[in-house]
Amino acid sequence: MQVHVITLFPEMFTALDAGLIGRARQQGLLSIHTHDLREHGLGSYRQVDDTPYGGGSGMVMRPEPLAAAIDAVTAAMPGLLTILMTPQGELLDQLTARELAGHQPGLLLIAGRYEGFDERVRTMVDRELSIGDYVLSGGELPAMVVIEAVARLLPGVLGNPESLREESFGDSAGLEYPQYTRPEEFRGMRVPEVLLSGNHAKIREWRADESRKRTARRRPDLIPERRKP
Ligand code: 4GX
Repeated sequence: MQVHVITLFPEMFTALDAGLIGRARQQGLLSIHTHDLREHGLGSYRQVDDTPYGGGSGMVMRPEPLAAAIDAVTAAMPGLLTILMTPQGELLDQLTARELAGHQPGLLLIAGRYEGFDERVRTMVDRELSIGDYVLSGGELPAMVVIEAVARLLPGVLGNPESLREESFGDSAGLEYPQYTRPEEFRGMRVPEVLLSGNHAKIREWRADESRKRTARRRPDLIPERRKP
């Protein structure tokens, strides 16, 4: 899968050279291409923003540089799903990540800066995505969050697909059960006896129970509604 990103800060995406994603790229399972929006800026100052009509504070991204950048990328690679990163978008969740991971030939993410985009930019994208209800200074970190959530779902990226199935949200289940590793006692806290018992039926039952309790306490919103008769 290809992921293209339009951004004013391509150097931020070197973070994706590391770890699981770095390995996936080296293996050719994923390619990431950044496109510097400044190259489509207007005039000798390569301007990409301007003051808002109607007044007010802050700057707004002009539509022409974004249109030129989107057109250049999609002309070279037709079929990309174009996604604008914005707090006003649909909230990213695991289901959306899975949907995006299935899109061929890949994605074009738009990471903006300043106080927002000219409203007409919305007509040039397929979707708008938010990574959460808080405001950041740019769409670069949100774009990287999308890339990471999607990349680990691509075939061959995770060594062991078992761990995909077991994880929280993997099958729209609840939160994960508590995990322990060595030592058996740490600062007076012991590993629950059942996990040392070797009784795998009992362990499965304990984990399911803890997972249910934790989900009910911390994330009741994840518990599916009872089917109404
Ligand atoms: N989930 N940002 C977009 C520029 C901006 C400002 C206002 C539209 C309106 C974000 C998020 C996010 C920071 C990306 C501001 N665009 N993106 N950028 N939360 O905070 O996706």
